[in-house]
Amino acid sequence: MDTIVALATPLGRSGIGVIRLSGPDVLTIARAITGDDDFNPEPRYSTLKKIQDSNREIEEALFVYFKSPASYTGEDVIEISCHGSPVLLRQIIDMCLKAGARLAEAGEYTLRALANGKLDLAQAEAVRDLIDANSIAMTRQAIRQLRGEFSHQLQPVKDELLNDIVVLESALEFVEDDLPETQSAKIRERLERLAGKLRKLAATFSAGRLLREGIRVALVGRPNVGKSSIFNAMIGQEAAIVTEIPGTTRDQLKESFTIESIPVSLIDTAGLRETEDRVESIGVARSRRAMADADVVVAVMDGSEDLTQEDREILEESRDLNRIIVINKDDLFDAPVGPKEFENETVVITSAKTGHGLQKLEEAIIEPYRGEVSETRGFVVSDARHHDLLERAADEIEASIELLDQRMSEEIILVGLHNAIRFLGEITGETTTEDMLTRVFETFCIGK
Ligand SMILES: Nc1nc2c(ncn2[C@@H]2O[C@H](COP(=O)(O)OP(=O)(O)O)[C@@H](O)[C@H]2O)c(=O)[nH]1
Ligand SMILES: [Mg+2]
Repeated sequence: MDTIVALATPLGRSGIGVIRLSGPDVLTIARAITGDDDFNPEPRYSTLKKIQDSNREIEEALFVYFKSPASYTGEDVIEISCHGSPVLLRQIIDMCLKAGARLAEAGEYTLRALANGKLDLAQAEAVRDLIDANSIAMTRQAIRQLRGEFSHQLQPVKDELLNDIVVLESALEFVEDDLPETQSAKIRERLERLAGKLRKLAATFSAGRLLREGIRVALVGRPNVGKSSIFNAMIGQEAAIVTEIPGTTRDQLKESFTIESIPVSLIDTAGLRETEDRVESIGVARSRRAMADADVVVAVMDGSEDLTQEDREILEESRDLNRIIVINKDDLFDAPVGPKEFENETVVITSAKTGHGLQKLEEAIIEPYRGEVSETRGFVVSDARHHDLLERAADEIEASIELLDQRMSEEIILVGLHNAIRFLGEITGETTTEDMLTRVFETFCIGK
């Protein structure tokens, strides 16, 4: 193993910048950059020490040495806390490189921790998720996964599955005896329960996806009804251009924020209308796609005017979607035209100008999701990779149950069960291929 180095804090000016080294040569490198061949920092204590380049002091920094195996990676690790000057940090990293280190790849520290059994793959992914989280709710889920909750839930399923595999395999060895009816009924019952458990866990992904990506909300409507004004008011900044000229928004804008700590991803779209303008028409096509992909469609109407043909087309297009109807520009009208037409629908009357009704709109957006992502809810699967593997494992088990019902030979029944074990193993990393690990760790940041 070589020794790797990277900046663990973001690139840029800051109070403190932390450089992290991991590998067998960390002490040698620390001695080289401090110019002190006897430098022997006590493990897990902070040691203040000068960093010197050809006898010239360039920094005084804090060194913390974690001796293998009691470190994040399981290897010898040294963390150096310096002043957060990008120039200085670059220089110290260069010195480490000259002293024999190599720049770390994305996620390489965590990859080493995985290789040394410090965490399993699902926990390693939780580290990434924790860093990438956009909401408190997501950080909580990531912490649960990091503490091994997911792996703990999977372990008994894997153990039981292995038990059944052993029973079926031993039946294979004694060819004369078919599996007795009672035993096969018991296996069937157990397999059904296991498949059910996996499906139940997989089903939590609908909430998990919300936590990770937020509720996707698309503001749609004809030009000039006030979509961009509502967008700006909800995110609390003037991100979208607002003018009285119809067709101002030609490309869509996306912002993430939270409503009552539930993550929301709000999309402002180009107004839906027939247009000759090429750029605008691409924007309109995007709006349609955003509408189709959204969890919630907010269809905005201008309450100071009668509904137009364009409004009616949008209402028709979004009819089967999960939608909220907003009657905007409340400051300009006394009695809006719309509501009579929207019985049994969620209608919110707003004014982007005065802010009236916007809180009601926020509440209407998250209302159906409150229970799904509530605090009291247990662990949820938030990673598409995990969700896919859980479903595939359940599919395999159910296929085996069918073969068992058809009284197929144990050999054939076993194929699906072995596959199921392999898929579950891919979640925690026991049966993951090199290729897959590369793909997972590509999504990490450098220095983690
Ligand atoms: N009086 C009033 N004007 C509004 C309101 N919302 C938007 N507008 C105005 O309507 C025009 C179009 O707004 P904009 O947000 O660009 O609409 P979009 O085309 O749907 O994105 C602008 O002149 C806004 O100032 C509102 O609630 N009240
Ligand atoms: Mg607009």
